[in-house]
Amino acid sequence: MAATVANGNGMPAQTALNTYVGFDTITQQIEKKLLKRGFQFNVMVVGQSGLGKSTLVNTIFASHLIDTKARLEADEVVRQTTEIENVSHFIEENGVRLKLNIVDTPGYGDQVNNDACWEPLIKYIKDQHSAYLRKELTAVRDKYIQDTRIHCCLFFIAPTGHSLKPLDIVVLKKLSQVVNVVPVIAKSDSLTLEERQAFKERIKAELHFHEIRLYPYESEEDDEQEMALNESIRDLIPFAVVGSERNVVIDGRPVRGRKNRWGVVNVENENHCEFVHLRNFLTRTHLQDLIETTADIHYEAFRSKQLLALKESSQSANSPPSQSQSPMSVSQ
Ligand SMILES: Nc1nc2c(ncn2[C@@H]2O[C@H](COP(=O)(O)OP(=O)(O)OP(=O)(O)O)[C@@H](O)[C@H]2O)c(=O)[nH]1
Ligand SMILES: [Mg+2]
Repeated sequence: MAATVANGNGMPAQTALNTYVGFDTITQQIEKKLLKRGFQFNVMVVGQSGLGKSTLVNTIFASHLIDTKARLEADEVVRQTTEIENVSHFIEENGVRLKLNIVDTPGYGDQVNNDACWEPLIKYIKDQHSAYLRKELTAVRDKYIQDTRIHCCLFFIAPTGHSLKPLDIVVLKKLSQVVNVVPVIAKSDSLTLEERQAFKERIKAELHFHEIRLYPYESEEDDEQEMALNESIRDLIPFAVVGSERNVVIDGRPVRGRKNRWGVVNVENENHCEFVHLRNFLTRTHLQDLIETTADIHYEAFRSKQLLALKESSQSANSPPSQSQSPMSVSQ
């Protein structure tokens, strides 16, 4: 048996190398493999009807990915999202391929009775966890399990300037237990900067009061830099955004924007709205963390709950698991 040389505290001894060995290339080797495989990011948009959910997704990823109510021509019919729609696109940037899965949900809150309007959303999220667990537990596993788990749920708040609606609070509470929720103030071009700030503060206070736990979560593993970054994100949340599928010309340059009677809103101008902050957060700083957190926190909670329930039921029955107790049929 090989002996391990350890120093006083039981840790392996630090040994200096006499020559270049080359294992520092492991990061490049990993990168090569990852680039070949590509990445997967699944986003869900949730909120009341007509808040610009579909428009914002198209604005973030700078393409027409999903249909919106917006009409590019005056005689076009209005296209409303009426059921949970799942759209996949491959996008590529400098050799990095991202499979983007967008789950567009119909606006809720239109019905006379809005009880349990969040149920199809929660069910959808849990169904993806359940499908993943099932694939993990099969005897012959795929090398890479197709990941359809929702990594980020963008939650749209109506720009009322007052407070969150009671229905929003209920839905936010339910969602935040199963997915990374990122709230945004929709159509923030309808608020003045002062109104926007006051609205934000009120929403923050309400979220705190109702103990709604939002992403990014505090983690002991974070270093000082990550903690500072997450703190600045928590300060910004809810991001006050404006979406647009159209270009307007500003200083001779076409930019994503909205023209109204008072002037032009440039979606990408930080003085006009916080769209750029949201996009940077989703794509440049937290993309990988959103994916990891989904697996480590939300999926892990689902997985352990299901496996515990399975163990308990098989113990109480004191017999081999039957079909109804198998993880293939775990309750939602
Ligand atoms: N003023 C303003 N209008 C917006 C903004 N974003 C979208 N709109 C407009 O709002 C309307 C609804 O946009 P959609 O993106 O279809 O809204 P939705 O939330 O997907 O609607 P449902 O699918 O019916 O729930 C369209 O006419 C958009 O042009 C915004 O930031 N500001
Ligand atoms: Mg829509």
